[in-house]
Amino acid sequence: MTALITGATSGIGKSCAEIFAKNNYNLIITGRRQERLNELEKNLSEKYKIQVKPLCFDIRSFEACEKAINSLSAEEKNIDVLVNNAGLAAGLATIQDGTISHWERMIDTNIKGLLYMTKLISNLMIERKKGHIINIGSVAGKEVYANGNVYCATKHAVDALNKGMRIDLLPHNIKVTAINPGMVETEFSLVRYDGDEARAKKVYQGLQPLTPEDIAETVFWTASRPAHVNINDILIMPTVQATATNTLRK
Ligand code: NDP
Ligand code: 8X3
Repeated sequence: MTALITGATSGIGKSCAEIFAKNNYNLIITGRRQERLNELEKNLSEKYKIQVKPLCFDIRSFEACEKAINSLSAEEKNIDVLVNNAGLAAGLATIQDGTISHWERMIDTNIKGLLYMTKLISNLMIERKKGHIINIGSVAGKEVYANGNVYCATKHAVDALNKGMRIDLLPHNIKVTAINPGMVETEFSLVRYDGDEARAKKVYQGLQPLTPEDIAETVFWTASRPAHVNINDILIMPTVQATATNTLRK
C-alpha cells in the first residue's frame, strides 16, 4: 500500500507520514524543504523498512505538481491514499486591511494546490478503480471568525470540494474524507505570523491544543476502515475549544 502525503515536512503531514509508515505503507512525501524531506525519508525508511519517495516542489504550480507525479515509477504511481494536507494561513487582518500577497498565497496553496494534486492523483486512482482522498480542512471551513476572512474562505472551499469530489468520484470506487481540526500546535501559527515566535506561542498559551499526532491517528483511522465504510467528515477539537474562538484558558 502507498500513501502520498502533501506537506510532510512539518506538523500534521509529518505525523501522518510517521503513522502510515508505522502501519507498513510505502510513502510519497512532498514539501518545498528538501533537507527535511531527505531527513524524513532516511528516518522512516530505516525505522520501518518501507520505501519512501521524497518529492520537493511548490504545490502552487500545476507544472511542478505534474512534473513531480510524472517522475514516479509505474509502481510508485499505485497510490492508495492521498492526504491533501499542505496548506497555510498568512496573516490575520480585516478585509479592508488585508495583504494581497497573503490572499494569493492562501488561495494558491489551500485551494489550487489541493485541486492540482487531486486531479493528478484521482486519475491514477480511477485507472486502478480504487483509492482514498483525505482532505485536511479546518474548523475555519465550518465557521468564520474575525480577521480570518480569506483563510476561512479557502477552508470553506476545501469543505465544498470535499463534498463535490465525493460525488464525482463515486462511480470510481474512490473514498473521500475531510478531517477538520481546531487548534493543533504545529508551525501553523509561526507561518501565519511570519516567523514571530512570541506571537505564535501566545496562540496556545494557557490551553492544551491538539497535537499533530492526534490528527494523524484520526486520518489513519479513516484510512483503515473496511472497504464498504467511508467517513465523510470529522470536526476534531481540543476539549478546551468549543468553536473557532471560544476557548477555555488557564
Ligand atoms: P505546518 O506549517 O506545520 O505544515 C504545513 C505543511 O504544508 C508543511 O509541510 C509545508 O511544507 C507545506 N506547504 C505549505 N505551503 C506549501 C507549498 N506552497 N508547496 C508545498 N508544500 C507547502 O502546519 P500544519 O501541519 O498545522 O498544517 C497542515 C494543514 O492543516 C494545513 O492545511 C492547515 O491549514 C491545516 N490545519 C491546521 C490547523 C492548526 O491549528 N495547526 C487547524 C486546522 C487545519 P514546506 O514549507 O516544506 O513547503
Ligand atoms: C487552523 C485553525 O482556528 O486558526 O485552521 O482557523 S484556526
